[in-house]
Amino acid sequence: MIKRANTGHTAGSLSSVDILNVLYNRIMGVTPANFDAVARDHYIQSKGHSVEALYTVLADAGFYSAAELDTFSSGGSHWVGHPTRKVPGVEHNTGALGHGLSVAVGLALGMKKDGLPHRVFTLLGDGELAEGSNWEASMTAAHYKLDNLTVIVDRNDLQITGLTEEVMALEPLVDKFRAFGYAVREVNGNDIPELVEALEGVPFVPGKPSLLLAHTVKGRGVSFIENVASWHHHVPSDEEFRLALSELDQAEAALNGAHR
Ligand SMILES: Cc1ncc(C[n+]2csc(CCOP(=O)(O)OP(=O)(O)O)c2C)c(N)n1
Ligand SMILES: [Mg+2]
Repeated sequence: MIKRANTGHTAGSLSSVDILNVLYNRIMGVTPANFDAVARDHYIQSKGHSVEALYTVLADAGFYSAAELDTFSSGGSHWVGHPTRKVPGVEHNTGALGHGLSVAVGLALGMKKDGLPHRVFTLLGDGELAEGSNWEASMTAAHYKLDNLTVIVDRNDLQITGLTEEVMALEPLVDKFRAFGYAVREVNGNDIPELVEALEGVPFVPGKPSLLLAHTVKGRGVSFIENVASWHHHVPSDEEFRLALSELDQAEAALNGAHR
């Protein structure tokens, strides 16, 4: 998608696609058939720039044909560079960072008030945590005991211009989340079994919102993209594209071999 469109958020989509894969295929009951209902699980992608991961997983979940992905970021297409509700399966327009958690908190509070048992999941970037609105929303989630809310943080240690710890330090992050009233768990956010095990266990503590700190690798799966800040919004050259696909093909073959 990114190569064809000559634009996109390469590294942040690779760090979070495993999380999305697990949410849509193992955890949430969100399908094209129930999407129009309120009484279902909900997902808000606050780090909207990782839209390539979201669009791919939604296509895989049957919300639209994979052929739509070929139109990514081209004139007239709804599949634009940040999530929009014009795309089937997208719950909320995001991309301006720092808004998704507030929306998720409102949804979770509404579900509680309506006596609905469904859950709300949201995905934040670690750099995104520099937005103060996240901390207001967190206080609200704890105050209203929103244990139907799970906040997943894609902790890849990088934001757009460099390391989060250099741009706007977050540590000690677990202590901060606990102080704001979350029940916190940490996982390897690129490990499918670890993600499944943790997310099947929400709420981690009854009466508290859950915070899953998912330690990921930005650019996961492509050696020369991993942990390189400039790949945040970078398009591979023809040679880099060929190399990236060959690395991913090798990883897929190894996985298939392991499952045989
Ligand atoms: C309000 C707002 N400020 C700035 C930006 C520009 N921006 C887009 S992505 C990004 C970095 C986000 O870093 P992080 O949340 O860690 O994302 P990830 O590493 O998962 O890609 C920034 C600053 C934005 N989209 N919205
Ligand atoms: Mg980041």
